[in-house]
Amino acid sequence: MRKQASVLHLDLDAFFASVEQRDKPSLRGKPVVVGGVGGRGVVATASYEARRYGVRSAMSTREARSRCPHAAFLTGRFHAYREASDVVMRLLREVSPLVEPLSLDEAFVDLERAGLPDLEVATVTAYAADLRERVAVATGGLTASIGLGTSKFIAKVASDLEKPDALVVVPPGTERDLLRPMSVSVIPGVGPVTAERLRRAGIQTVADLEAVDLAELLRLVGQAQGTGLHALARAHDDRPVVAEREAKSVSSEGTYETDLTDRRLMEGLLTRQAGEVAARLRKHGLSGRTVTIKVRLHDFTTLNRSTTLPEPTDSTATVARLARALLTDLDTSGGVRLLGVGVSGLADWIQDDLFGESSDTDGADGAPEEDEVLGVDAVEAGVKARRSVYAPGQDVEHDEMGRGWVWGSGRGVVTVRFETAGTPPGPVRSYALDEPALRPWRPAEPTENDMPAADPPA
Ligand code: TTP
Ligand code: MG
Ligand code: MG
Repeated sequence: MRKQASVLHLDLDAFFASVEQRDKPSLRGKPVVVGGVGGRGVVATASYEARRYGVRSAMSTREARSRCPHAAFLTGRFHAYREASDVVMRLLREVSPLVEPLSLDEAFVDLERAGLPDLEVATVTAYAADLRERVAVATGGLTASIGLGTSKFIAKVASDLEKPDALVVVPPGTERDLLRPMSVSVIPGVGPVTAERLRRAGIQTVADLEAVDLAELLRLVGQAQGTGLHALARAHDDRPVVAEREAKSVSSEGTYETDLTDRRLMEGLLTRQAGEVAARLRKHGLSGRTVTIKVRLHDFTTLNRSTTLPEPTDSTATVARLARALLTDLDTSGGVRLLGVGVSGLADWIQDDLFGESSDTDGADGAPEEDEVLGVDAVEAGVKARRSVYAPGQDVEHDEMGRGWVWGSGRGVVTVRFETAGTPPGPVRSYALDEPALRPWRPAEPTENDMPAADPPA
């Protein structure tokens, strides 16, 4: 713990949804839900307007639709999130050489290296207020919440305290008073399992936890977690801000002499790799929410599949279970020459999550529509039937009308709203799906291959 509140944590507010509202003026101030729009889709995030109805990240889209039927339900536009993230991270790196991104929308910044005249509360507060404005300007209006504190732990807690659009400084010396009434789940690494274990021992708040001595805590939650919990309950956190340019991910993979065809064997290998990955995560005090498998088929096609947990994990059992589940979706009957498992904390997985499923083409207003015709049209057009050709929220371009986004599609018709970040709310038009003047729009720079492959084996 430092003597001054020189650790800054910044997290963008309702990140994906805010980018959508920025780029779709008609949705500003309205409930917006971003995520998988198909039958089994999951909410990635919701605008604060939608959160008022109880819509939350990781909730099923079905549940979200029933809680807030009038929200706009949009598929993700990863290129736009990546671009906004790059802008923010670049700005932060101008502030300090020590910037540690935790995900696309979140980073620690070490103000000890920001060249400030001093690190008094008034100085860092004014500096952070200015930084918040610079983020909004640079991103075309995205808001961020900033926390300042004497450690990473405290800065992160602070940034979450008054979200959205907030700046919270925890003055040095007040950390423990702040934490005491909070639930133990505020402590990094305390997920539902640990929280439940503690609850059963009568420990619910940080104050309760503080009263437990180290030996007892080790007995309750084990060696690996106990020591850290004991320290964090007292706000003791000396973890440095580490500049990270690459995605923090840990992986293990193997290439095989002869193509594997036996599923049981493959599952066994994935389980072993999951064990290696989880052990390395634990050794370095890391955890991640995204489990990815990499499978190279006999013909050298390489497939990545990932899934995301609501809470970070470093557990062998969890990583192994998810890795095996991901394998079940793949056709490996032709043989497999490489298998790998990776866990990452960064948000790069989201692409797969949102775009990987075959989405239904519900209207953005939430009214589900049949989309039989789309398949037929596409087949007739000689195109491989892709049900998600026009997914709600997706960018499109029309020869005369210019750029817009898909409001909904179904029954052979696609409805588009023509507006962009720089226009007022725009007009709505409907077209036949095979309208030649209308096409999906992509930014000039290809972002398809942005998703980093898993690390090479260590
Ligand atoms: P968060 O920073 O956790 O959430 P948020 O920015 O949407 O909202 P806020 O910070 O204001 O509470 O996550 C950043 C983005 O990561 C989020 O916009 C979408 C994505 N994400 C998922 O795809 N799945 C998830 O379960 C979560 C939590 C986030
Ligand atoms: Mg956020
Ligand atoms: Mg975040």
